[in-house]
Amino acid sequence: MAIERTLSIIKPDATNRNLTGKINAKFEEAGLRIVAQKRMHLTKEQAGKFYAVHAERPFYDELCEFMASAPVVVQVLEGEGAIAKNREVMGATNPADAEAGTIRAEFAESVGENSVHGSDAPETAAEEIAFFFAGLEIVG
Ligand code: DAT
Ligand code: MG
Repeated sequence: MAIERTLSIIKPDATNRNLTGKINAKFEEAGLRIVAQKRMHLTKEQAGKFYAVHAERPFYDELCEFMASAPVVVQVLEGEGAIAKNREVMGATNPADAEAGTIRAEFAESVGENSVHGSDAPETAAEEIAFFFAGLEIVG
């Protein structure tokens, strides 16, 4: 398995509850390295652009409102098979279905307010990293 990079976001429900460090510890315990990280307060428009793939879904407006409701921490995680590994550490989208020990099982409040985002494939990881970071900001 190759060394990959993936885009992670610690979402407003988690920054509101001061969980950034606990979530980062989960990534590091899984062998993922945080090679870029910044705290931002997204506008609803920026959130909408990031989640454009979900524009037709019934929860899109609520999702964009939520993502712009408080600061987020955007990150690049690096490691062996980082894309799949991060999805594993995150747990299922709906915390009710997430395996014990995963971030969403431990911290997520609902399917909508589920603490973290992680890219789902190499193409989306590349696009999502470029959405937030310039090459020089990523220090492996
Ligand atoms: P994931 O974040 O696990 O990749 P996704 O890409 O299907 O999940 O959806 C993106 C986000 O949209 C998800 O993290 C939370 C929100 N969402 C998904 N399904 C939802 C639903 N049924 N109701 C409310 N929000 C939902
Ligand atoms: Mg997704």
